[in-house]
Amino acid sequence: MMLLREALAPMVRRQDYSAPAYRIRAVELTFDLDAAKTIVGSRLSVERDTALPVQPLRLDGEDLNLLRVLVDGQSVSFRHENGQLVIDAPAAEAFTLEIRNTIAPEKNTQLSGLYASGSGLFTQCEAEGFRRITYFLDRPDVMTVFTVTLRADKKKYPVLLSNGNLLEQGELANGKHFAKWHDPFPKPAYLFAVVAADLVAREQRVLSRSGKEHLLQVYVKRGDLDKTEHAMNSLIASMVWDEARFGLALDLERFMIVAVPDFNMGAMENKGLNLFNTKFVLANAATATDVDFDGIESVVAHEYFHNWTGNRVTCRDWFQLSLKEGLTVFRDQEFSMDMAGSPSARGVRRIGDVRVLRERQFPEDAGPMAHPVRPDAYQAIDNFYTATVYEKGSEVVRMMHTLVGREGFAAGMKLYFARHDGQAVTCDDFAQAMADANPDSALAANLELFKRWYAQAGTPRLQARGVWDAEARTWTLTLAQHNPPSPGQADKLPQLIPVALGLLKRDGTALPLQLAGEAEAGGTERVLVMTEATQSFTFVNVDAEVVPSLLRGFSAPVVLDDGLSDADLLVLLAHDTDAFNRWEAGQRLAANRIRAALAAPVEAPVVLDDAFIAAMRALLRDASLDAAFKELVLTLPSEIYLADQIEGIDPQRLHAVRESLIDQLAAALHADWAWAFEAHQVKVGYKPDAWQTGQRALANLALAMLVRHAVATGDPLWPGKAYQRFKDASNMTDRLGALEALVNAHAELAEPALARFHAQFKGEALVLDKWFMLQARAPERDGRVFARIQQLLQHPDFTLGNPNRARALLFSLTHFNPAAFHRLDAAGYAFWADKVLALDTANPQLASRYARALDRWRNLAEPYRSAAREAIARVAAKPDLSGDTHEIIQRALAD
Ligand code: B3K
Ligand code: ZN
Repeated sequence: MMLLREALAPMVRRQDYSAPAYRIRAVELTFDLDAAKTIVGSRLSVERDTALPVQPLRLDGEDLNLLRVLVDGQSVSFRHENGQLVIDAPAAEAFTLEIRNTIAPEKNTQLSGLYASGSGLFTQCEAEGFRRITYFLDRPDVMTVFTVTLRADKKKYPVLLSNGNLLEQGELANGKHFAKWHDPFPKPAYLFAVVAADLVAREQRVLSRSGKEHLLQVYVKRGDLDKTEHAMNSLIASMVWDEARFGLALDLERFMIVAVPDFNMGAMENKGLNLFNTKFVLANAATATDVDFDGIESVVAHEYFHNWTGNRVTCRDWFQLSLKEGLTVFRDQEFSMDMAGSPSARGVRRIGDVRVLRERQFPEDAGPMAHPVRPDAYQAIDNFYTATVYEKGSEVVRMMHTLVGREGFAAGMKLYFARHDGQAVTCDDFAQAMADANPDSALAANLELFKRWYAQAGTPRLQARGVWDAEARTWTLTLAQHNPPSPGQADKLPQLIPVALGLLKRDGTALPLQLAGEAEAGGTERVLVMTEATQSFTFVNVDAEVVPSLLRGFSAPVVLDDGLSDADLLVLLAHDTDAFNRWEAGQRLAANRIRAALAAPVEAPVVLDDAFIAAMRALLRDASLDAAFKELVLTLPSEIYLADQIEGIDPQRLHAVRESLIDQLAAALHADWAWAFEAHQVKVGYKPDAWQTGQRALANLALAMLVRHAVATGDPLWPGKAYQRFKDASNMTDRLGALEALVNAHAELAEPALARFHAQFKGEALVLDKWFMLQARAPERDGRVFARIQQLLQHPDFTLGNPNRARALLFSLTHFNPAAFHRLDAAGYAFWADKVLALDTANPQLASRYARALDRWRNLAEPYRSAAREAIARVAAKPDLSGDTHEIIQRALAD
């Protein structure tokens, strides 16, 4: 059985890369579109690479019904081999290959290739979906000029879109019509897209700096136009930003965004025709929260930025995925920071990005799916669209930015495009361009060393200890790094770690920094470049003990052990000028208390100390700080992050301890929360900007704390206020915040509120997702949340077929609610196994993502660990598992 599966999904290895033996210079595609049966005609201009030995032409194809193959108009013999169509080498060096096949979009539940969603037809081709449309050289280093003719019923599919420019359109017989599109830019097949649907568009004409006019369109289903303004504004802002910061202008006359209700991920950067999950397009104040608005801004920007980093310069092979993804995440993070404006708002964004990295990527790096930013091998490439490739990849680019500076980085980007525009390249090419544009930088001096970030998996541990020598007036910092083993990588070499730091005196003032050997002090912040396993740095003219603020702005994706005491952390929490480290000090103080409670006997009461409470109160009341920052500091580290940091975790115990600390913060700061709630009401019209978002976030946190405490004391005031606010709210952020406060704490009022919310928004799919999600993510108490999820599975609005809905209920439990999921009776694991199997038959990509909820099963305490293993083994025993899910499950069980 094993052998059979391995044969179905053989391992693809980076070192086996070879250049394509054939190129496809141009393709003319015709689609006779129909949900049941679409006929695809393809006319390929093929050239053989005469520098390579003559070999058969092997075309990728999957789930296709082949009708005809002609070479230069003549029929030829062909065969099927390993899922490919093989044609023995035609004599000519250049020839025309004609293929005709049919596909069945309405049966395509994988949502890869051409599929039906709502009443429309849409494509998703990255990474290997084009081969599910027609036979092709479906690899990113084959770049082709596409001309596409679409024919379809005009009533059903009035809008017909593909990449590039519209050449012509018109009527056909039998109520049909056609549209012909041409994309002048050669592109890999993964960037191809088609849309046939009944849609309407918000349109805007804009000028780029050079004076060129562009047409921007956001297509949505009828009735959704009032939810497209933010997406359009985000698109325009992205265009302006990319020209201003990197000199990169839009290269197309027309740029289209289309919202699709059933979508496996967030969005897709097809050339000139971005397809989006509706979740990342549709928003107005009544239906979307501040978090949704924010997500739209960054996803619109991300896909738009791909037009240069991904489309103009693409990946040579899929191992290089981070070339476009890490870089484009970095670009969208920088964009969002620049949009946020003030230094404090930038800090808030950085904290948010690091939270995502540490909650998703760190566990990945510590588990069975650990892989380098540039992986070495895969079975299913879709499994490698990971937090490591995206988020850690972005951190790698950010470290380059730190090493060469803002201007140097812009110069590196310029050189990268000068060298590689129109090419399919590797991560090495990018790093080389950065280094070559900055020959005097630490990056250029240590390029090979730096590139270990691409090659070594795992999160390095950085130990830091400072010693003050009163007599010599020096302070010496000794750094030591160690990267623990990960699957397939036992011994690791030292990595280049940029350590941004400042030194604080105990009164909180910053010390001017002067390293031994320097003539004078220069500034109060530095970046030390660590290149060895251990290394020391000596600062001179240090007259007192200092508190180091290390790894400012989270200057490297490592786990820091700086040995600071609680007293030191309190200094940083009160005074650090680096927003990230100030927040981090608070998180560590909280984590220290949680760790101590976990180490104490179960029956010992968990008591939060006055020093911590006083520090939190001072921060909450500090008039000089932004509300958004306060909300982050006053939120305890998540169970997911903590579980990753602690060996042999008991999720129930962790949950109980953390909840008890929140109860105490709610009680001890009661008057402060009441003040915070009243003082952070937004009294002007709704705008999802940084300031308003912060006000609402803090007010919602305060309300949650007040309701929680009221339930403990039996006071009806705040629950009543929350219900009122839920009913009267003028925007979704406030409404959902109040609903969440009730659902999380107040069993009685939660029911009428949930019923009312459902009735009010039953026609809004994205809002219903929130309704499911809120219930599935509520803090578990006595198994009530788990029981509720079981009930919701039977709800008429629930379906496994829509990825957003499946994520709202299933992923909320298994990926985001550890205490509801990890049950002593193992019912959560049984639930997980059932759903992995149910999802896998219809949508393997979604199933394999879902399956990853148990990646870290080895880090669980007993009896969770054995029970989880049993559930994984049950899934593994299923004989016809998809290649995607099979890879995840095998890795989870591998020793
Ligand atoms: N490039 C796409 C992701 C495609 C995922 C394929 N399984 C979206 C993005 O990163 O922008
Ligand atoms: Zn991307």
